[in-house]
Amino acid sequence: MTYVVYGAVGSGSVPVEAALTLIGAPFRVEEIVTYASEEERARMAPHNPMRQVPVLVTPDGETITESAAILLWLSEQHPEAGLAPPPGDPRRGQFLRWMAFIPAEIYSMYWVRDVPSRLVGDDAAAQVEIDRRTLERIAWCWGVMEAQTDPGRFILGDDLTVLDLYMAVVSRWRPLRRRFHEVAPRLGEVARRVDALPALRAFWARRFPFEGDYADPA
Ligand SMILES: N[C@@H](CCC(=O)N[C@@H](CS)C(=O)NCC(=O)O)C(=O)O
Repeated sequence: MTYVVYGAVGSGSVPVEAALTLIGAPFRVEEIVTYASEEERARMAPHNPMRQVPVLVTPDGETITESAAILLWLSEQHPEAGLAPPPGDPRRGQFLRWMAFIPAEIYSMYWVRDVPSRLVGDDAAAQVEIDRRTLERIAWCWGVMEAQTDPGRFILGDDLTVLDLYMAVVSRWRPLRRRFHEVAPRLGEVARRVDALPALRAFWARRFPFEGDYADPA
């Protein structure tokens, strides 16, 4: 009864793996570093026609793609872990709102950023513009989330949810945490709390080492 995660270090599979770690469910990771090369993306094709990680294969053999869907599904499947406000909970609307916002408005930018030639070919100047404008857009979106949330210890208040795991990972990507803290200081404090969770300390070190570019600027 083991889950299989197709994922890669530092990628969108990390919040999924973090959720499984907190849930305490047995899982193994098949490492396919899709952001690194065309060859790696081709290796993903049999598991996800989008050639992307994360993919979750459930113990029943069902394949689920899309990071937000996987996180929501896991939180429903393991309610005892308390990783989501349940239907009917007053926090549910905002939980779903930001669980949709992160992949739709922010994560989607990385398909464009990671290989800009997919949109503008070899035009080097256009690639530079894409890089600059997507970074600005991502930072602006984090600012919107900052302005529209009222975080406590975690985004929705006292309790950690999969939304916190999701934000803590995606906010590590470019424009990197320094900029994230500038545009979203209160969410930044939440992210630091998630980084520091004792239950995930060894996990973060292994699956998203906080060093080099990714080190917290504080
Ligand atoms: N909508 C997808 C996006 C997944 C995604 O972009 N994954 C990246 C790694 S973090 C990837 O595999 N990129 C390769 C590509 O898109 O070609 C999700 O939320 O799971």
